[in-house]
Amino acid sequence: MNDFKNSVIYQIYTKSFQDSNGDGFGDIKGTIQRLDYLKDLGVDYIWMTPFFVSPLNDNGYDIADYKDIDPVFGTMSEVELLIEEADKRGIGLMFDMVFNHTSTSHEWFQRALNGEQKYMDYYLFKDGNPDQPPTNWQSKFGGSAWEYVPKLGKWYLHLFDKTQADLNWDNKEVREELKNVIRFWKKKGVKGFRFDVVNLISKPEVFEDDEIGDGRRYYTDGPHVHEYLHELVTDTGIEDMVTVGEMSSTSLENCIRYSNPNEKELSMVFHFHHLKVDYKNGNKWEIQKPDYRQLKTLFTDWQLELQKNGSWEATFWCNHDQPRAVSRFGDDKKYWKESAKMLATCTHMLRGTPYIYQGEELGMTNAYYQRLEQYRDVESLNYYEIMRKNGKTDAEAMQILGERSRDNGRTPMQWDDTTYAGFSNTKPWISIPDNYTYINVKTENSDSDSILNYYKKLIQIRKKERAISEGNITFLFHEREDLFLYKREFDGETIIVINHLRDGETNIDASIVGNNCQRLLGNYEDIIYNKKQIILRPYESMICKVL
Ligand code: TEU
Repeated sequence: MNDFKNSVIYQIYTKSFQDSNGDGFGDIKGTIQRLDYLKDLGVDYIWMTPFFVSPLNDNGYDIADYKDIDPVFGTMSEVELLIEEADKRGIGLMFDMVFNHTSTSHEWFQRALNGEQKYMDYYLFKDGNPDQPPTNWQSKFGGSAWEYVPKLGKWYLHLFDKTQADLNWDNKEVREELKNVIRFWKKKGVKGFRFDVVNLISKPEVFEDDEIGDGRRYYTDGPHVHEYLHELVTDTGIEDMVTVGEMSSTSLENCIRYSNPNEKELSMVFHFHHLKVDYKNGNKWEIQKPDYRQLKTLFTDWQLELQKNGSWEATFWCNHDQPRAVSRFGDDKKYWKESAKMLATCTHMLRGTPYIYQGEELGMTNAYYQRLEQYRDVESLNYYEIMRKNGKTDAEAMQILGERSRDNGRTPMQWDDTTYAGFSNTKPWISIPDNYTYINVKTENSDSDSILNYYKKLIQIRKKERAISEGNITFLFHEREDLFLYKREFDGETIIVINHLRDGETNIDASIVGNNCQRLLGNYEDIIYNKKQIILRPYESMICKVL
């Protein structure tokens, strides 16, 4: 298997990838049918979002049995076949470990509800009376982070939905149970793991009200998080496998440590600061145009600090929780192709492991839903109500969902231009955007200038050029808000990556690429020079090797 530094990882949201049995939900068998597509794309690993037994209130991030498959997605033998078939194609599978919480349908929680002390200690139950939650902490999906259980006279903590109860990681038995889950999947041939919101696992000893926030400062990157992660990874012997932790509202300092090889915690981290540059005052539910200066500063600071410390990050724009990058940071109408390719260049050439979220390689756009009934996501539906209660009109709330809903990234994969986009032969669980007629795999495969073919080339460049997979990074022209420019160097070789983040035309001094350069890839034909300047067209992007 490839080293994670040279690898490209593809994320599959199973429920929306490929339906094989005509029930409108994507499944494991469907995923197997599409493995050749992923091999052709050139990816090394697939991160599969959870398909374990679950009531699916949060589409599988509410797990009721970590060691079995939800019938909606398939069977254990199909998952085994998936691992085997991926392996045959040189692709490793990474499974999604949701260890901060379980579904309240999990046997452990059910036994806790029955008053079994052993299992009550698996969770965070606190005494209290029905009208006074233990703290004022807010759930990330809206409302209190505590739910009262009348039968027990206690509250339990849920940082997400009330059907996702937080586990008590201070209890050694809990940590042992979770290690067994990893051992179970490792034995089945899984090659890596993604850990969901793993920096939230260690809660403080004392629970107190947060006078200035929603409580996150008490449990984010909590007191024992590094110790627990190190223990989980080393006790299960996965320190040489590819692992990535999803870090919610984390700090650079902590990420340096999570992903530093000397610490034996994780191979790399996901952090989200760059995906908040269009949140007004940090609030996801208030819209503002992306602040590109801030975006560049965040990329630059994180890249340089991680590099300085020998740590590593996942580089990405999209996942199943995010709106589509081309709609958000590009122009999904007039410059759809150009801007999608430019955004891909930005993240694929950085220092880190690039992730492609299903459909991103086609330039899939936001959903553009017009009716509330089209939304499925628990967070979107909760926040619609919250926004209405706070005085927003239906039109305003719908506009915000249109830009911010997680469902924007959860629409079915667009394989071809037939009625259900080749995803299913029946009406899918969530509606398909109208643009599937031209944004789809079949069309893009046969167009040499397509976004899909551009992604293939980006992957090939990473495989060929060590300056990209392993080289040093330096950022250039930081003062130019419209440009994102950096240099990668390895063993005497230099590659310059130029991204024009805007519509309109601009130029830069041609000396930046030296007297002689070889353009490895770009989203327009050739380079246009004007005297000693390079002219950059709308959203133009190029990768040049200095000769
Ligand atoms: O997401 C963690 C998380 O906090 C955010 O991505 C969150 O969904 C969003 O920012 C809220 O505005 C992970 C999973 O990726 C997500 O799908 C799950 O819902 C969540 O954990 C709970 O398991």
